Amino acid sequence: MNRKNKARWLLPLTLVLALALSGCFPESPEQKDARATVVALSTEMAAVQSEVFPQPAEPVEYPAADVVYTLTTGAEGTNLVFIGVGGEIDGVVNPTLTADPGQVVQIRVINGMAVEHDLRIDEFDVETGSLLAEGEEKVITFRADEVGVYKYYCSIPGHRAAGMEGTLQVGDAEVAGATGANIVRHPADLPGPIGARGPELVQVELTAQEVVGQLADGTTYNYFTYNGAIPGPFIRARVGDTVEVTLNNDTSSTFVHSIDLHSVNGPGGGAVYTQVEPGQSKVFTFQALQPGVYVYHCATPSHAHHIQSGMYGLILIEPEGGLPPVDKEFYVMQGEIYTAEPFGTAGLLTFDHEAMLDEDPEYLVFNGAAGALASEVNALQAEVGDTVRIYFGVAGPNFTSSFHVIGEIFDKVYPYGSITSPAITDVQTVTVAPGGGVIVEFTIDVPGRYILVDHALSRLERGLVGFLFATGEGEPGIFYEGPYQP
Ligand SMILES: [Cu+2]
Repeated sequence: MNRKNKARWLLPLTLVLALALSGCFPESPEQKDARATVVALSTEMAAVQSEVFPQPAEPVEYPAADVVYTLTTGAEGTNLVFIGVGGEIDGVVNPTLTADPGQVVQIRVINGMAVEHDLRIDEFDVETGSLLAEGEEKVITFRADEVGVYKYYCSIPGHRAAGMEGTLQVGDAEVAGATGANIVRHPADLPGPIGARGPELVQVELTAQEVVGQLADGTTYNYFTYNGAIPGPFIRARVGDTVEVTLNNDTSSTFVHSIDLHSVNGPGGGAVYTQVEPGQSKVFTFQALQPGVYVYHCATPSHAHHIQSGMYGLILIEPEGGLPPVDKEFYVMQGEIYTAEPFGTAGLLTFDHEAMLDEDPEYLVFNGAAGALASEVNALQAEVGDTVRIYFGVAGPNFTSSFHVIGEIFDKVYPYGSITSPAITDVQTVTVAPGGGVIVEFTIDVPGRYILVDHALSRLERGLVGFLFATGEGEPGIFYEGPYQP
């Protein structure tokens, strides 16, 4: 019998004996013996219990805190958040907390709602433990001994993704290299339709640039890009066009880069002609023989490394006469990022080749960065009544997407990015392979916020989420809160 099981049977046995032998009755000699047995058993039980359930170690003594912050938990819209209480952070949502290196920091957390929350900072190995009741308070105290940018967050599943995350900045934030270039391509950044013109020569110039970009709040990454943004420029041509592609590799680059366009008929899709060293340029030309929406990407070993670093985009080869007109067109691509550091780590993160071979990414992103399209600045914007078309591509390098817009049904889907096959209609979720694309179209009937996801929804918590805001007046009766209104 192991010690835990021994403790389990000792406790009830002792209680039963103690009740039977309580002072209600005069003691016989047998009872005296039994009482001695109980005392012995109790002593043994206490010894076992202290072994099985060791008393907590003496708490570490800290000097009086140098900086004290109070946070309360709350909701902001559909998000969960921490809110500052008192001082400069009063009323601020997920306020940035600051300390000088070596200072003792105390964070007091008050539960503002009757929902379980906590607060944790991984790097300092501190956590409040669970706050269950409304008004419950807990305090963590620790020495901020390392300069850097850290995250405090709620570790209850889903709460960090719902918004319960803020920054603790110790010392000079820039020391941690936590700010980088904005590498997110706006989803509305694409050229307009070609229309009814005849075939032409289309010249495309791309430059491979390696940039330290913003991966998440307080977190940067060494991206590889075409023209500084992810995805690369949306290239638009029509069937019958001749496309001349010039690939420059920036002088500041440290890798060879190239391009393989899936719209090409020819070995390597262009990669055999475009292995370009830093500071060099190469050119090749192809004929656009087949309409469709195609992925392009870097094809320099390790291909998967260059792709996950951001070297991908879409090229649309329009059919003769173009696609049917719509009110809004958007450009969204999905990719994975394999870092050595866990998701949410602040500072400059590094590529992990083993994790990539294991297909175990830390981040999944739309347009290059965690939650990039889930901000006011980068969200897709439309009006009620608009017909919306999204050109959606998956860079991978490894994960298939189950692309879905929460709250919408795709009126039309061009599976596999094929325009010459008839579109399929009334689709909830579309599967898109790595190295594949799709065109989806829908009309917005109801105003509000729609959420772009891969319906493999664990990926949402690793950064894969975007918003579409629809403004205007919806037709009454399609969707409303409460009982049926005739
Ligand atoms: Cu490359």
